[in-house]
Amino acid sequence: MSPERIKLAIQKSGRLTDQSLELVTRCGLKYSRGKDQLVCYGENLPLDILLVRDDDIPGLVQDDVCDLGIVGLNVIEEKRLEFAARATAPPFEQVMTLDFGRCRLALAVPEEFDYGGPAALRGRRIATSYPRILGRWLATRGLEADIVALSGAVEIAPRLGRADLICDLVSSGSTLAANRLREVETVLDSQAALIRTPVPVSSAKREWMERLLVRMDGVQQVRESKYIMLHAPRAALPRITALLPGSEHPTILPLEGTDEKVALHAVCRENVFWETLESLKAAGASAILVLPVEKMLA
Ligand code: PRT
Ligand code: ZN
Repeated sequence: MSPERIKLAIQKSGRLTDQSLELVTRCGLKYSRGKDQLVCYGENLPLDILLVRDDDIPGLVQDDVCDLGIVGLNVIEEKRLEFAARATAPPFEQVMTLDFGRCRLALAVPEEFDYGGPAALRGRRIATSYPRILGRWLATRGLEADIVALSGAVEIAPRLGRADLICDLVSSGSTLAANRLREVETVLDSQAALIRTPVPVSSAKREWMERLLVRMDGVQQVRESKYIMLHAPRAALPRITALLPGSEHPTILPLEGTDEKVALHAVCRENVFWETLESLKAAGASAILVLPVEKMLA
């Protein structure tokens, strides 16, 4: 791989893989996968993708092996605290959060555990793969507990007698339920995020990186956005624009053969639901069309 090409680290096989690849595809990248399945070579942009374990991503960005990486805030935050403990700045920068991989790091107790509030955690053994995030959460509440650091299978620790409760990632909650655990506190809200190396890169590379970031931002913005077109009496426009989130400056066009009605075109930054259409109609709108937005460049 040439040093002039951007290297992006993403998870090889896991919860972030499909949406990370979809994101780069939507940024216009066409790629072919190498024989070893570890690298995707960009064919039309100077960008290659390294497929690795998610835990290795901050390290690869920090060691400058990769320029960019996509990884969960849970992993980023744990690494950040690791560097803070050594009083050094984290060797990566968080560029933007991404609209996938949502989950929360939560405390969960066995069903029979009598949990009246955080004070119930004092002196307890808490199993987690995120000892630093949990440690900070406890410290800010003035609580002392015994953190049992485990690298996996955290949810079975109470049954094995290794801990009184756990602090683990949750999305649907079904893993907790299957292990007869009850969620009691959210320690961190997480989602995927893009990180970059703080090491300066050549100007050609920097230019492409900036372009890629603008495209990623554009992809993020259009996900929920809709283009809406409708006809409405002029007098109803204030009520109608108030119903359209994120469309403060709509385009108003004349309609042939009528002075009383106009056409309104607007980009809505949020999804437009049937309820909104019904309210628009009740406010006087007609001929309402809602279209998906394919690309957007601010
Ligand atoms: O092999 P590698 O190390 O790359 O993968 P991994 O097993 O460490 O990670 P993976 O693929 O499980 O998760 C990657 C990232 O996805 C995490 O770091 C989070 O940022 C994010 N994410 C989103 C989740 C979840 N949702 C999630 N539900 N990561 C893990 N889980 C696990 C959780 O640990 C628990 O075991 O799923 C189970 C709970 O799920 P529910 O739906 O039953 O609540
Ligand atoms: Zn992992």
